[in-house]
Amino acid sequence: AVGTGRVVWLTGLSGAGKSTLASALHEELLARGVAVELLDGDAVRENLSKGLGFSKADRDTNVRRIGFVAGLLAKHGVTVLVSAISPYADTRREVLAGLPDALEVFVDAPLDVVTARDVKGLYLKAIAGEIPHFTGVSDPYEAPESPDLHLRTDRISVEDGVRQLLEKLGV
Ligand code: GGZ
Repeated sequence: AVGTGRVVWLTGLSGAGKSTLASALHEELLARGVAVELLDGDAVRENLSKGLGFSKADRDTNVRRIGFVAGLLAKHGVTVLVSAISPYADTRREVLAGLPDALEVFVDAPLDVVTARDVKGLYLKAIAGEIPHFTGVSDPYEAPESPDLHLRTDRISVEDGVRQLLEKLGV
């Protein structure tokens, strides 16, 4: 065995910066020779969770699948970076409890900020009622009450976020 890998679970609204931080941290860890894998919401939904929608049941299934795969990888010493809205506190708690030493990271930008950014134009559509069950607009997001790390992405740079993540990881 090569020791247990750490799971870094990034949760937060669409557009809060989860994928940006995860991929920047991924690059940084790769450069340091760390065995690291990225489980990003978008890629997961195109493959592992293809066909799932955005009901609570489907989101929970998605989150549990990600947790399952993350656990398998971590068992073999891989550091796993998860980026998924994972909006339900109870499901996050359950999944994270099954992952030894997992770090819960709240990637946080206020709703008005992510709405103004609207990188993919999804908030405009959601507000217009064109996307039902859109997190933060017409579907809940339950913020972590005591995350291991709380990153306010409207106040800090990507570089600063990565620095804080590396520090939490102890690398
Ligand atoms: C939230 C949605 C929705 C709805 C499509 N609600 O910013 P994005 O575009 O690239 O990331 C979002 C992604 C959410 O997938 P996750 O797997 O992270 O969600 S969960 O953890 O809740 O299962 C967004 C897009 O899909 N998207 N419809 N209704 N985000």
